[in-house]
Amino acid sequence: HAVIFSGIQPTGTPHLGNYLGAMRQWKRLQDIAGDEDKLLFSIVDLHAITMPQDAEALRTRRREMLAALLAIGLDPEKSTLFYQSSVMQHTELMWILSCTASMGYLSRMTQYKSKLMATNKAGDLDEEITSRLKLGLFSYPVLQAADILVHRATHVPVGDDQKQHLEFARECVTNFNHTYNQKLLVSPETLTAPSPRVMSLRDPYQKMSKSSPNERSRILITSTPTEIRQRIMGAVTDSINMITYEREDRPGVANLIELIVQCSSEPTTPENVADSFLGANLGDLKAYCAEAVVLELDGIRERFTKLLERQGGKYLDDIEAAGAEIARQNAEETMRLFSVTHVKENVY
Ligand code: AQP
Repeated sequence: HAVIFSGIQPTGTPHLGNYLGAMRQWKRLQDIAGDEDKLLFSIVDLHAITMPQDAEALRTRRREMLAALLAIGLDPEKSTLFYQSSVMQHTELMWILSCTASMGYLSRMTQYKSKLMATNKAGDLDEEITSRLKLGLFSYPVLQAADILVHRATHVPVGDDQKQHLEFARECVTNFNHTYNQKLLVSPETLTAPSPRVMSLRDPYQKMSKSSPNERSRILITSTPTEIRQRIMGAVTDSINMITYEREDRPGVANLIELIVQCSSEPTTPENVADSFLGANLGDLKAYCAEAVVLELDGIRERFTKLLERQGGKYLDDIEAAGAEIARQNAEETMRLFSVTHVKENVY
């Protein structure tokens, strides 16, 4: 039986990249899962604090993320939804994994480097790089590995940008099992979304991201149709006013074509979409893309708003409390394995 686990940071309202790369995939898995399969989706608030956060705002965003997951169709009867910080076994296992994880491997991860660059841009240039780099930002792939392994996940559906971290999670399993000569941890498989990485609408060389300071770089799953149209019509492409699909040379145009493919009701390919725009111009492509995205996100905004208001937030809090209870029990089962097989005595 499959155990499906994935997480999302409560760092802002999810955007089209989060939706196509991860959340829509979660909903599809939920819809095909059998009774014996387990699905767990965590709002990973402990990951969010690798960057400075305002506590009150973070609590609000956590709840908004839960509302967003329900609004796109996750069903708490079928999927366990919970905040990472509600299940302390995640951090307990993280420490145990940290003691066998390789510093060299971690230092080759690219994501902390890009966050570091973002810190630079904010003007914090005075200190040495190593003092700006916080330990949590460096080691958070270990927490991510613990998130997955503590639930004995067999499959982890993530966007294309997370492949490297999943490889690291498997490396953690190998290191741990080798050091303690035990096969306690399950090596998870990556389920990559069929969609390529969704790129920023202002800079097609960057991925679309919640934390980019430029709001016009992204479309939120709660954007209004007017906002969606404005952002797509204003997307940075290039000055060749014809439609071709060339990922390397025309990334801005390719991003719009790929969005059309993802939002199309019939299966299609980027090449087919490009062919169907033969003789058309970039304005035509953008207008078509905007309507496809408006249709894809139709209804989410309304459901999201209603869910946030329902019983003054109590409805969402109750769903989280119930999800956290199930997740805690599941994680405890893993942590019990450690003491049953005496690994705990070997470790501390
Ligand atoms: N641009 C993207 N295209 C496809 N998939 C994406 N994901 C994120 N951005 C894209 C996928 O969304 C899931 C949840 O991501 P996350 O919020 O946990 O962290 P992230 O990858 O760091 O996402 P953001 O939006 O860039 O957030 P910030 O700016 O806060 O760091 C993951 O499965 C990811 O693959």
